[in-house]
Amino acid sequence: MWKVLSVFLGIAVAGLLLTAVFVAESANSAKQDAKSALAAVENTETQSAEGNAADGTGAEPAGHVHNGGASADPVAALQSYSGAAPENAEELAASHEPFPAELPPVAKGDEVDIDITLKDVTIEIAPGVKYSAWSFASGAPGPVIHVREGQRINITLTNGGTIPHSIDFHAARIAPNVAFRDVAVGESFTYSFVATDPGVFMYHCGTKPVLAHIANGMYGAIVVDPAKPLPKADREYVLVSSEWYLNGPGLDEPASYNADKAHAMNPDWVTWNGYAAQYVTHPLPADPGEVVRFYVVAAGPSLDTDFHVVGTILDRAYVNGDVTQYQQGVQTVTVPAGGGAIFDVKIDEPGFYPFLSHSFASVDLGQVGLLKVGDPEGSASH
Ligand SMILES: [Cu+2]
Repeated sequence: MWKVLSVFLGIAVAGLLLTAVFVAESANSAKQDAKSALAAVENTETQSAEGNAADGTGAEPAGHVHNGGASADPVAALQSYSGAAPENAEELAASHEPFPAELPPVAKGDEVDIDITLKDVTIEIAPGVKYSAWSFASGAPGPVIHVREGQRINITLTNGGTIPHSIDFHAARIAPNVAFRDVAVGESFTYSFVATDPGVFMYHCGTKPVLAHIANGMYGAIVVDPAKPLPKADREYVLVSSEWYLNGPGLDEPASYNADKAHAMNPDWVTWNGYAAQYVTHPLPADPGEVVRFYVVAAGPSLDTDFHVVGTILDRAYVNGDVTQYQQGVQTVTVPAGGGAIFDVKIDEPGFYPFLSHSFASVDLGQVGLLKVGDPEGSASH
């Protein structure tokens, strides 16, 4: 009996070994296949880049796969640095000067000149977390632009960076191949459009690979007031959401862009106005009973924002920034990557009311702030 059993066991073990060898072989050949596929893509890229340079069109062939600087070992490259913090993180958070969320005054006159300089800067995206950004002189996001319907907007982009950049305004109806063209290092370029469509819009660098340029901090918000004003608001705040994909923790030396994580949509940090949880340590104020208006832009580059204010209900939600109508009494509204929306809340009871993306992974990665209504005791539980 034992003899028979041990023979069977022997066969079973041998079978398992064979299976293991077969699996390993398959994995190996799959790896080889992946490697040759990658090599083929890189080859195609080199060829198409040369082709583009030769014909000067810059157009890419259909079905073109952009690897955008992905690393050779994507699995290792996906290591998360979320939550990295130095010992004095709390002090740093307290002394951090938050990005001004207040909507600036609307520009006067029939024409508005906007000067934008893009450059390489080292910024902080969380307490003690440094990032080598391609961004604006003032960091990311870029300055909030506030105009009104019907104004002519003259955009002058100066490239103070080290590679070509461009600026794409979602508020414009204009030929992108002309207006949103790449501007060489050290050069300036001006174009104009009339702000025909009210709402809140994203602007961003549109130079290829766009994913890398947006992920590196090249985005901002423009608010276009409608000719027929919205109902009066007592406070107006602008919130731009964005993800950060890091190749290191950014504590001892600045981190930079990680293409693998960006392709996997696997950020280390997600922020309101470029810095994790800055309005938790520096809440946005309101008085009880005031109408507070949020202009929200989801810069992405890839994640939506599911806007929600804990402890209240959105009284008016101008979904997608359509100011011709609003939804009433809604709890959470999606702002798509590359989109904007306007939300009004009126809160009577003093307290700390968190505003966040109810896609809670983003909250854990930093996309949360507090609206401080009145002078509440203690702190928020969220
Ligand atoms: Cu750029």
